[in-house]
Amino acid sequence: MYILYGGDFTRAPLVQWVLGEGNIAYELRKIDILNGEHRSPTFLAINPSGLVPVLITPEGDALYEVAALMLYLADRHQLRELAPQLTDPDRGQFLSAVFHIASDIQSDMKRFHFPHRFSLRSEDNAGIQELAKTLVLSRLNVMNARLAKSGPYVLGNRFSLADFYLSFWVAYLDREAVCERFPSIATLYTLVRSRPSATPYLDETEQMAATYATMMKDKPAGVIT
Ligand SMILES: N[C@@H](CCC(=O)N[C@@H](CS)C(=O)NCC(=O)O)C(=O)O
Repeated sequence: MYILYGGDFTRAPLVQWVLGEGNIAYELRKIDILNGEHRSPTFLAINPSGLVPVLITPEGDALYEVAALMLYLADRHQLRELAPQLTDPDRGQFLSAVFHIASDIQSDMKRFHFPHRFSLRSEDNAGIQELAKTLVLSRLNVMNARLAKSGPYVLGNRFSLADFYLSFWVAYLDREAVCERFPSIATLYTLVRSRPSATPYLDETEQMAATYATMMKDKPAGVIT
């Protein structure tokens, strides 16, 4: 059986959603990142990088990097709807979108949520957060144009986990503002959210985003050090 280390204010729901889509049994172990549990000796023994989520495979390997976890599960359990197979021509566009979200959108979101880690002076934090948001929006602008031309999903008429992955970060950024500005992303978000398996996770993520935004206002020097 799989074990997933996740918890509130983490991206673990992305993995939970894939596990749910595949009816794959797992145990969720919550890590309290607000109180620094991800830096505890116990968690660092599981993942020395101190990052959540971590998936323990039935063989006992500890895997991290959320995009890798989603791809690994989809491939290993042959969740064909979620990920085009290795020789499928759509695999290229699929990987391109997934890696773009993983490497560019997620790293800008890191600056958005942890601006204090990228600034030398606390008075710069708000500006760094704003700049990070602008960067994510510029990437979403490109995605929106592409979806307008050949959507409604990342792979045209074909749904994949790339759509849920994108929707998750839209929910974490500012779903209302993003959807108002980018109609094709709004269409994609509505389609993804209408999937019964996705609705609770996206609703929860919107709530987490709102709560985290409030915490950032209360603790401008950084919610998590
Ligand atoms: N590249 C990693 C990043 C993981 C990550 O940053 N996780 C956050 C929670 S969503 C975390 O552990 N934050 C704690 C910290 O940065 O101190 C991934 O995509 O899985």
